[in-house]
This record gives sequence, C-alpha cells and structure tokens, in this order.
Amino acid sequence: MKNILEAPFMVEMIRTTTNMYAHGWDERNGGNISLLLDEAEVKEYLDTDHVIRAIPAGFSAPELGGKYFLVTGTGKYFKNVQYAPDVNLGIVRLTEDGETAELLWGFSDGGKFTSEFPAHMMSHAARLSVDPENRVVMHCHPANLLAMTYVHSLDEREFTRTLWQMCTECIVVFPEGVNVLPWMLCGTNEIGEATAEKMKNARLTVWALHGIYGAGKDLDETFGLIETAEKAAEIYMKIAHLPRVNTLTDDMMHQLEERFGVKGREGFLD
Ligand code: 2HA
Ligand code: ZN
Repeated sequence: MKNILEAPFMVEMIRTTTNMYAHGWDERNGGNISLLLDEAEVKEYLDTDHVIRAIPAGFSAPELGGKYFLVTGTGKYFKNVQYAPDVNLGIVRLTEDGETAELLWGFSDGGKFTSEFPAHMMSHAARLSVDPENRVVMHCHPANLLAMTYVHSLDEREFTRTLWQMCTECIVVFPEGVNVLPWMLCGTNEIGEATAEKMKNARLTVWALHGIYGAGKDLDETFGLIETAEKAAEIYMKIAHLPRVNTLTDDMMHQLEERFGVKGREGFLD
C-alpha cells in the first residue's frame, strides 16, 4: 500500500484548505469540502474492505451508492488540516442505499464528516446529473460576497449582473451566473435539498447572510470560481457607495461572449 498522505488528492486537499484559511474564507470551523475519489485510486492507498466505523448519513442518496469521498470534519478548523490531516479529514464510502457513510480512513479522534454533509452529497448528485466530470463541492464564508448579501438585492439576475460588471473576466469564468438562496437554517436536509436544486444550472450558489457553495471538476477550478466571484464582490463593496462613472455594459459583455466562446445565462443580458 502506498502512503495516503502522499496521494495527489490528499496533497491537493491539504493545500486547498490551507490556502482557503489564508484567504480568510474559513474562520474557526467555517467551511467544508467534499471531493469525489476514484475507487481504483483509493485502493492504491487503502484496504477498502476495512471499514473503521459506519456513520448514518441522515439522508438517502442512492445515486451516490458505492462512491468514495474525501471530506472535511465537523467542528474542525481548516487552519489545522495541514498539521493533522487524519484528524481533520476523512474518507468515506456511501453504502448502496446511500444512507450510511462507511469510514475507511481519518476522523481519528472519533469525529465525523461536516455538518453540511447533506448539502454536499445532494449537490454532488445534482452536479453529476448535469456534469459527469464534477468532483468537488466547496463551501466557505468569503467576507465580500457575504457583505454583498446584506446590501444588494438577492434576485439572481441582478446579483449576477452586478458581479459580471465588476471584472471583465467574470462572465467568462461563470457565464451561467450565480444562484442565491435566501437565509435558511444551515446543516439541515432542507438547505441541502434547496442547494442541490440550485446547483443544477450553476456551479455557484450564494447562501445569503452565510457564505457560498461552489462546485467543479477539481479543487483548483472550484477554488478559482469562488475566488473570482469574491474578487468581484470585493470591488462592488469598494464602489457601491460611490457614484459609478464607468461600467461594463451589456454590449461589452456580448463582445466577451463572442471572443471567449461562452454564453451568459439566458435572459441575464439585455
Ligand atoms: O461549520 O460553515 O455552514 C461549517 C460551516 C457550516
Ligand atoms: Zn458555513
């Protein structure tokens, strides 16, 4: 068996959580990530017949039966992942009925997966239904996106258009725009179902007054998506109280669509 701490997925997960903490997106135990793993790759590092513990998922996701995920732990701090990956992270396999998570590695202090496990797993199922390449669901609390939800309309078209107007490349990075959920109680199956529904037509879903969910094919892409939206929100928060003298127009955005071969979400541009 190879050393799991040297597995590319583990190294990348440790780097990503460390980087997100450094960005200030994951104070205390804020934020969580789940990464879908290849069974064949996991078998290079773990005896997958050896289940350490069975943890009830608290919901049912049969679409994900038999799938393996590397996930951050509940109550764990992103800043500590690099120093004790086996305490702060875990690898689980969902049983065929999608109702139980079998722990194969990690959570070595007796811990378990993130409190947002329902939102993560339901979002994986939703993303995989529209994009078989999707492997990552990432949640965090970036300050400017959060701030924006206190002072900006939560209408998805308006919220998206404002972000697109803040940096030339936003419409290129997330042409499908962002979805927005009103405040809901976190950690519940209800917010999980609502998030998953939103994830069907966009890789970014803002949780008003809380944070953001991102999805993508790898950790880099997903991090970059949130990073780009957060940068746009930062610019908005710098200028929102000032008279706007110049702006990106819909005509400019149509030029970007053409130049970069993307299409903004239907109806979001005039
Ligand atoms: O505690 O961010 O939404 C982790 C969270 C919950
Ligand atoms: Zn959160």
